[in-house]
Amino acid sequence: GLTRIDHVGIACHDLEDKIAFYESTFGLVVASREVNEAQGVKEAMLHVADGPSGSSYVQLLEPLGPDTPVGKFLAKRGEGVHHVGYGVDDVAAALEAIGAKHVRLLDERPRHGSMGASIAFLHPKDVGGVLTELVQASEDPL
Ligand code: MC0
Repeated sequence: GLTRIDHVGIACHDLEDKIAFYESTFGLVVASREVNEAQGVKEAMLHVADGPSGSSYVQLLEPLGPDTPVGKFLAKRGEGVHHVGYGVDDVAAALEAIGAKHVRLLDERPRHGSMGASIAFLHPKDVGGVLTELVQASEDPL
């Protein structure tokens, strides 16, 4: 099952600008910054809280180009919430269980996510319009 809200992914045009906003408005602190070429993003994780099953973050996403998932999203909808990432203990097992319920998997097998996590996306059209990500946190976070 789902263990926590791992992160809320927010699409933006200017990552540094939005980091500064979240720092000054909410007092959040950047836990990691990464360029993920395969996902077409430059991203930052800002730590929100720690819970019994792990930490939660705001993830700010700037596209590496217009023809990327976040680039297309920004062109169509503008800045805002792009996806919700839920924690799971075992992302491969979760994919198998959820796939059996006829929810389309955008990733048949886990991919590399922020801070060493294993991640997989579910199609927004099968989740009530919400792009949904499953996140198995690294046991040895970078
Ligand atoms: C697109 N749609 C969305 C959406 N993106 N709906 C809700 N939330 C989103 N984020 C809708 C569009 O409005 C459209 O609906 C339909 O889905 C098809 O969209 P499209 O613009 O034609 O784009 P596609 O089909 O080429 O791609 C959409 C899809 C794609 C969700 C399949 O973006 C994808 O595979 N995303 C997963 C990977 C990803 O997002 N990576 C970036 C974050 P209408 O009704 O207009 O037809 S990487 C990340 O976050 C990592 C680093 C991490 O967490 O660690």
